[in-house]
Amino acid sequence: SHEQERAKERIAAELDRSRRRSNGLTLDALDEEDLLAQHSPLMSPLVWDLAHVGNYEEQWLLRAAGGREALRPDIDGLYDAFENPRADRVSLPLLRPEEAREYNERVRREVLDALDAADLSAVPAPRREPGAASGGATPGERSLLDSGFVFHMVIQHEHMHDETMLATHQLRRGAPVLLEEEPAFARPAPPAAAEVLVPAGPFTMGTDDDPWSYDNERPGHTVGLDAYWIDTDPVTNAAYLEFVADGGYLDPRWWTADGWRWRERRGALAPAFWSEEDGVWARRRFGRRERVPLHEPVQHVCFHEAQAYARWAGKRLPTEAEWEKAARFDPATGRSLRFPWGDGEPERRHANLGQRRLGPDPVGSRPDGASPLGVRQLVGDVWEWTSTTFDGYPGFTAFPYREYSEVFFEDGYKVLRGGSWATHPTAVRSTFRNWDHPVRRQIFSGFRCARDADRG
Ligand code: AVJ
Ligand code: FE
Repeated sequence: SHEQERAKERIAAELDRSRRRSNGLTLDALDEEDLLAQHSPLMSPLVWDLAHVGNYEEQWLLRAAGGREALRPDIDGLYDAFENPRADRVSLPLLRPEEAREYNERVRREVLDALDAADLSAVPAPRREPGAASGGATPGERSLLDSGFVFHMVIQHEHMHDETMLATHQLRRGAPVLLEEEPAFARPAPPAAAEVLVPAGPFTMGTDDDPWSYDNERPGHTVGLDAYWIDTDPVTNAAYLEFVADGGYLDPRWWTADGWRWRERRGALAPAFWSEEDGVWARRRFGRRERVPLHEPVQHVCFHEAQAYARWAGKRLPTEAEWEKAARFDPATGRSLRFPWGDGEPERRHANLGQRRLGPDPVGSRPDGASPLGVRQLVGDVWEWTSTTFDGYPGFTAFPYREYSEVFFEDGYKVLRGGSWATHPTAVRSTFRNWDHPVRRQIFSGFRCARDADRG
């Protein structure tokens, strides 16, 4: 049908876009030695991510959905993220950069053939599932090809690894290699009220039918919340500096027991990549040193730092549900929107996404992206820590494999929401859930605060 042809054109264009982005972060940017190097034990060598996205694409699009035989059964183990912790990947017999390029290109040629032939409206049960997967689809359940699901999953997967590769670039020492495509978008709007009151009542959290949604965004369900205040903007570097200057890193009152243990062990005194000289704070960003810009959202803080700041400020982190209601709830209709600005795809005027910039915009930028309640910069700029431990929604079913999200449930991972400047528009929406260890801060993470509203 005409609709399917349009869907396939979009998929082919997005596949191409994600691959150009991956190559831009690897083959086009760095020499072989740099691609094979371990820039941090927290991260994979960049050449691992590069071949991993090709291998994932082969496993899901050619084998699981297409029923084809493995092109390189010998390499599956190397690129299995569970078999090989990040710190060990540098010592594996990885494909060299040029071999990775050839492998990825070969997979992609076959994928485009398979896409041509695919019936995205059909609902066949998944044929085979890589890894220890959940059982096959039962009638009424999602299938791999339904509405293009498995293609969307592969596109988002590659963009997630591109964001991970950007974190590796940020940790890498050496001359800058990445260019900023765009300057800050526009002059920030004059300051609005610092907080927004979200009225008490139910809203729909998650989704049943978003064709890009992952299993952990499902099912849609009603959540009732008391009224609360949430910050209009993410916490800025200027505000965070007050916490630093007030001795916040030296006062255990603001930290949880785990947080204080982390702070002491690390000797942390400021966000990652910051350094102070003669009372002036600077930061390292993609190989450049610069003054910390006061009006940008703070970046590279871990959950513990966000939590400590919030307590110091007399507030708390929002729960995941509070974040999502602030981002989706339209009081005029009672509906939950796909994005803060509505159901339409992200445009530049809405959000700082997709690595067009190499950092967040100043707060107040892109006011067209505000939510109906007037909360700003929820999507893009920085991932926002919430107080919620990652878990499945009521009625959760793993699909199409347990290792995407289920194996991480109830393991102390904290939920992050909203995507960052490094997140591609296809890989985030107001239902999207990210998670990480509460000590991680090489990711592009910031936060905003919330507090209970007075009753009565
Ligand atoms: C959803 C970002 C937590 O990068 O660890 C990548 C995504 N899953 N490959 C991650 C993922 C498989 C995942 N996050
Ligand atoms: Fe992966």
